[in-house]
Amino acid sequence: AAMLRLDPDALPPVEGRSAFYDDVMRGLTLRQKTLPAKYFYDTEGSRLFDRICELPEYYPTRTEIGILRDHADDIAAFAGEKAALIEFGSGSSTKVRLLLGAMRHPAYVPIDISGEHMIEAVERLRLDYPDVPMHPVETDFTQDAALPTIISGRRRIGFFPGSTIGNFTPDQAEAFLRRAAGTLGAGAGFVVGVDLKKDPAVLHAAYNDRQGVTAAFNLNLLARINRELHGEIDLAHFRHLAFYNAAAGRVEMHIESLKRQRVRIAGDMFAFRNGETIHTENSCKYAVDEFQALAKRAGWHPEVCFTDADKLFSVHLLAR
Ligand code: AVJ
Repeated sequence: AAMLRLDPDALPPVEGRSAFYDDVMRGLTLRQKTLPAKYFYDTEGSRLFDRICELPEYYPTRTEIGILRDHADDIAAFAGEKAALIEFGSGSSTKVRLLLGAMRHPAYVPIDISGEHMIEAVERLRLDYPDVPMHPVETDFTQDAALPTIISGRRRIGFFPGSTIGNFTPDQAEAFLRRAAGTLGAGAGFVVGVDLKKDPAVLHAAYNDRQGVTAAFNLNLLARINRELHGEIDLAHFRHLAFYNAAAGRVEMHIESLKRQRVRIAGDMFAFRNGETIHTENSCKYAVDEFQALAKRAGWHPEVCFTDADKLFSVHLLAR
């Protein structure tokens, strides 16, 4: 079977302990405490993320859906007949409906770390697209995974919407795209949704919503540590922090300690200074030409880029 090999540094989890446990132990002993953003997406976190997508301040989802709707026929023509659409981080599989509705005889391979959430989404999708072969793959899309046989004989089209690629630093994004080029193979295409650089006030509002859903999503990481790793963290002594780092061109999310404290996780103690943070997410933003240059370095040919009228979001079609 074709293999997805997307992260050269990825090591298998230590036997008897979860990868989550290992990554928490490692991340909380770094000088800048850091936790990988992929751990947001347990079933509770996936639900909270779906609520973020509906927020008035969170423009990316509805803007990208508008772009995909306006250009569904262009994207279907780009993909061609009998393509295998391989979605990285498929979540609730909402946006793919716009493409499946326009494509001729597609197959669909969603890849997501949140297995239960994905399976429920695919069950709903099958009801509406009964003739589309589908084969979900439960994995972190940066890890190796066997691609299912339903893709054989089909042109492979990667689908990576939502600016999930922004969770990588530019170097990581380039490595991901290069590796995906090898995986998807000669003649492949890639449809990538990328959030654009814009007025920092708009970005600030999108990651600091008034209802506090983004705060709950961020702090769910601590709740998940309590649930799965016998953590004894008092969430009342931490708060959500999100800001635009202009020098790095990214929104950063952190969890800030509201006092000097020690917390116990699975028997180990971790000390926090007052105001010390855990860096939980990068959300990198790219001008159109910046992302096209990055894609070229990774071995892709940028064919076309669609944006909305307000220049909030972009959808790139890449070929190789
Ligand atoms: C799914 C990574 C694209 O960065 O905007 C939303 C996640 N974090 N609000 C983003 C997220 C806070 C989202 N991505």
